[in-house]
Amino acid sequence: MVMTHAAPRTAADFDGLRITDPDLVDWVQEIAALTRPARIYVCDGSREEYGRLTSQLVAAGTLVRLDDAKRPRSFLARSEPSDVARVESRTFICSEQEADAGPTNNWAEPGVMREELREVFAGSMRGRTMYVVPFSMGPVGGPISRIGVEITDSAYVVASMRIMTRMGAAALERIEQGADWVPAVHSVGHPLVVTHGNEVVTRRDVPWPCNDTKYICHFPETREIWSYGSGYGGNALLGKKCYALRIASVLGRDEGWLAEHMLILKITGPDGRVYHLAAAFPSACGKTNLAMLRPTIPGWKVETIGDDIAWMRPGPDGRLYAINPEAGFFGVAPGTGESTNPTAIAALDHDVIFTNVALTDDGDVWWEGLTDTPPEHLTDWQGNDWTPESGTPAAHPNSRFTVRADQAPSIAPEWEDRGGVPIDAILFGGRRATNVPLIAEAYDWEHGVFIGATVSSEQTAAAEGAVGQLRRDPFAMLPFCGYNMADYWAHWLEMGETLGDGAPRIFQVNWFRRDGDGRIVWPGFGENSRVLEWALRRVNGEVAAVDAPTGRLPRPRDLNLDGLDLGQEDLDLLFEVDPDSWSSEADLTEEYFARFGDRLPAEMTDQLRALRQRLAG
Ligand code: GTP
Ligand code: SPV
Ligand code: MN
Repeated sequence: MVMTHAAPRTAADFDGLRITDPDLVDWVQEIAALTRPARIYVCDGSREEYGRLTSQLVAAGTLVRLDDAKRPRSFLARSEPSDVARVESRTFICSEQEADAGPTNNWAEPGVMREELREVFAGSMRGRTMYVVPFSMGPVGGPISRIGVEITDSAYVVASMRIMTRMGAAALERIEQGADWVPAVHSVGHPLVVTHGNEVVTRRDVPWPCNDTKYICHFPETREIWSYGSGYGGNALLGKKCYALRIASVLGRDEGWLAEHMLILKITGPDGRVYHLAAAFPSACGKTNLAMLRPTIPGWKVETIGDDIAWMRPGPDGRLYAINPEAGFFGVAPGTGESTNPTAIAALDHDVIFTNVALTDDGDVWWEGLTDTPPEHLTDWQGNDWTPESGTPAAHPNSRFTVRADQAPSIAPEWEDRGGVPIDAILFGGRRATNVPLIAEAYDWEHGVFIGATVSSEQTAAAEGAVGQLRRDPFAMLPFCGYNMADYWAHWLEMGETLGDGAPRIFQVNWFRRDGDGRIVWPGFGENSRVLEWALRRVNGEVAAVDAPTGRLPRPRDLNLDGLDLGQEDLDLLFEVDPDSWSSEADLTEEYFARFGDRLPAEMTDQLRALRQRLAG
């Protein structure tokens, strides 16, 4: 039996890298005193360390090693069936004032939440190793980059953080040199030693430890993150949504920059001209796919800079510069196949952690959409026998791959440029079966902010909740904005003023419009290059456009449709802007805006009025 005691530890008691920064040492000691781990280990981020951790995870049953000949150094993790997505209902913004969290976030009073967290974290790491994970979001030492430290009791989280961030010695060195850092505490909430009355009981570990009670908490004023009870990516890899979006959006508001749920890509035109584009689509609505797009039109080349998060700031030349703060992709597996995203398939050749996909009988992975016909027998994401007759998905709809960004053959040489890349255009999109045309250009920045603010999208499996339900997801940031959404729109309006003529052009896109039979009309994926081409020709001032109520539409002759099997009826549907449906949508927007009371920027009301005038006109 392990006897745990609360004797204070010194930095000399920590295994792994040596830390001397007094604030960091104090914080590690404080968290250890609360959570009472058996051991403290400071991660160096080395390949050897990753090898040790993944071997331990295999021994513990958390990871299954895939056939090394088929997929070298790759693993499959199966989570608890209840721990497969972000838990928005348990995600909190704990600002001093409720109004600062705004009507779209769950709010909790910081003092009250601290009390609750103290209770659940007390002894939550008993019997486990507490890992200290220093990491950099963005290239280490870059002018836009930021440091964080995640404490976690999950080796799966450590291994994933090594793929998703610049983790270990170099980040720690920045702290030792005096860089600011954001503290982030994570526990799966499954201690291996528990006390019942006077009795101390040791229990065996399970393959995927987690807890039915979950908390994903953010303290925007003190810039802290606390996450309890889940091992799933967006809840547990705290550099990602918690830091790089929720906390960073607050930093951006205070310091004059933007932290966005956006992919970043580089496009080279047939004439050699280079452009950069950022695009915000809600979770599981196509960012990874667009970031890795292989153009079907001749002469164009697309390279990847980021697939999920963009940090953007005005540069000295007045343009908006973007970096990808991440180092890896945590991508949706289902739907990823040779015909839809061959680049991702190539990136997944080796050194991948898959979570909740199916296992083939010969030790490889499979998911819906990887191949046209499934294998005759699989082990499904829950570990059960599966055949095509089973009638259930073999992979969870939100199953994911975790892989380093530089494994994508499409990665742009400048993806780690510290100063970022200048953005020429921003796209807002979502899954809309109706109403929203394939592409429309905003009349100006303010109209673009209105388009971003009013994005609706059918809900996906990336978060708990009813899949397919239409919901507002402004700027694809509904689950990720760390402060009042109306203030966030005001911040975007201010950024437009700062940027002036240097501001990117804004477009709205929709790859998901359906016909009467429920069929998605636009072929999507590589064919989206046709839409990008039109947007960039607009950026260049090469083509005129047709003014429509919701924005400027392509003239039919300007959109390259060569070789596409689309009838006139399809095209009409793709660009239909029906005044009646849009009037109803405008009514819903008015109701939606009313939720924000007097924090709603007047420009948004003006834009709604202008939309109604265009619809009436
Ligand atoms: P998060 O990682 O959750 O933020 O998602 P994401 O926006 O990166 O979404 P991703 O690119 O992974 O796409 C999610 C799903 O949408 C996958 O099943 C894709 O196959 C599908 N998808 C992506 N692009 C297209 C497209 O152009 N057309 C259609 N029909 N489906 C698409
Ligand atoms: C999303 O849900 O938008 C993701 C996956 O990118 S997660 O990191 O889990 O949030
Ligand atoms: Mn995302």
